[in-house]
Amino acid sequence: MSQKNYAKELERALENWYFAKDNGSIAPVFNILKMGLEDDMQFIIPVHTPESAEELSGSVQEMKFKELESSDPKMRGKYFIPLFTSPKQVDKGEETAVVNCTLRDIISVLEYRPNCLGFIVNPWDKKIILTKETLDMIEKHEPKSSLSFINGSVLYVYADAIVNAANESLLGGGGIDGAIHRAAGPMLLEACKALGGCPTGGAKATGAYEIQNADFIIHAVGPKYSGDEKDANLLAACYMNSLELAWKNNCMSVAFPGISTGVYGYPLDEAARISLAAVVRWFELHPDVVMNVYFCCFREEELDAYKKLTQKSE
Ligand code: AR6
Repeated sequence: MSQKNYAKELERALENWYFAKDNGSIAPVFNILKMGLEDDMQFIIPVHTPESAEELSGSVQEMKFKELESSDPKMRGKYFIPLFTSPKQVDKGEETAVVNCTLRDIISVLEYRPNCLGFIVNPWDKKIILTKETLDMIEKHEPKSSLSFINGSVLYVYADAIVNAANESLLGGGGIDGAIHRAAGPMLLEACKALGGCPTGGAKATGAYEIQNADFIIHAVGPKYSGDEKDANLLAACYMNSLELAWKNNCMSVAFPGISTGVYGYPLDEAARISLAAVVRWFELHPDVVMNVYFCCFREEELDAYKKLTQKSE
């Protein structure tokens, strides 16, 4: 049996794709769909949809797919089949009877439905349209670890693990640490007390408690910036240790804040360079692992620091 919950993973990747707006990368979505395709990923599909193309076009209109009604006469009678990642996604629209189906079986429907243009995943929410062309691209896609940038708080990113910029006590503090503890509730502090602290450069994991968009919180302790050359090693170690811990906990996605760049005063450009190099190094050391990593830039300047490193100068 598959250990990965691809449907949940896909929902998370889609949330982040929308959240990241122009900075969003489609790589995490493609990684999950391709891995899911090869590992019996399940979708929820309305019962009548695969049975009757005619009924479907009717139900599509009933379901108010305004964007699917094309004025182009060539497109008349063409339709998309809605797919859902979870019962919660189904319930966001009109009531409909549904069944579970593997992605591979769903795709095979296209062979004998020439008017079907493809699928719309989660039509009532953060949707993605999978045309035949997109599905061909996914078939050819080779999953590998990915890096994406999000201009926003790590607290609102959807990931199996979100990383906290903690201190050695692991008992909470200001900045993102305080925000995570407030959002996760008092059980998090109880769990942290049991960890017995953590040295600088290290990381320890707990559950996410009341934070719904993650399963784990990885508490990483960054260095207080001193200008000493050991700062860089400690900061890199935070990222590498967090990824290692996420991987050992079977995570496929991890969201990082800019560790040490707030209260601990690490200069943004240096921290961006060190964190990027550390994550890329971890990817190189684990060529067979697929990890979708999100750098969450709470401040615009944090994103600018990464952009300087990742975009060509004009
Ligand atoms: N929401 C989202 N992101 C935030 C928030 C917030 N409320 N506040 C800061 N960030 P910092 P550090 C981002 O200062 O430098 C704590 O007291 C910020 O933009 O939280 O590692 C701990 O207990 C930056 O990207 O952590 C430690 O004692 C990132 O979070 C100490 O601060 C880290 O900034 C750790 O300092």
